[in-house]
Amino acid sequence: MTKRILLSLLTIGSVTVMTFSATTAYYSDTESTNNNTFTTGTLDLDIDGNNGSNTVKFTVNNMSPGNQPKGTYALNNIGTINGYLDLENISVVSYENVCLDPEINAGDITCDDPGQGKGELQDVVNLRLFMDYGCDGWISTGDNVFYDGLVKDLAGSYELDEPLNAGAGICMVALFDWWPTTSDDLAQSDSMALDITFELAQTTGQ
Ligand SMILES: [Ca+2]
Ligand SMILES: [Ca+2]
Ligand SMILES: [Ca+2]
Ligand SMILES: [Ca+2]
Repeated sequence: MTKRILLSLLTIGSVTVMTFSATTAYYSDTESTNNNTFTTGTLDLDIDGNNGSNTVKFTVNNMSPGNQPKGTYALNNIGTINGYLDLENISVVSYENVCLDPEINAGDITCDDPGQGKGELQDVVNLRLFMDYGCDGWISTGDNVFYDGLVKDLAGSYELDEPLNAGAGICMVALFDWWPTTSDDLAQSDSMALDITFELAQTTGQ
């Protein structure tokens, strides 16, 4: 290798080193996005301020024709996400509680004590369920009466899709009416148990 070629190679090497030095000298800047966090909201329903435990609204004793037991459920969305209200898992269970002679005289042939499923109270008592927007306890213009019929004919659920926003509350009234019928004696001493589950869901159709 001649001295000239060697010098040329050294020159190329120097240029390469200079180029690298020039690159590190260019402008630059950085900004960061750190500490990003994600926390869930909540969907939480309470009844009359009662959260996480059963609410007994009715304990009616000594019922007779003409009675109108009524109860208002104050349903509150105490979570942070808007939801929709439905009624689910509705059940009515009757009890005969022995057949008295007025019942037998009226033709009650399904007797037993307690006689689950053999009572007749749910056959003679009417029920109206309505969203009571004014929360005054009565059916006013605009209130949504979504059930009006005998207790025995209640469906297992009502997909109301009633909007209930975070922090808001709404009233639902259960109004029982025992309008006198010719079959009332069949129900003497009988009882019925009604269960309803209120569901607050994130979307309609749940
Ligand atoms: Ca709750
Ligand atoms: Ca009975
Ligand atoms: Ca019976
Ligand atoms: Ca009976």
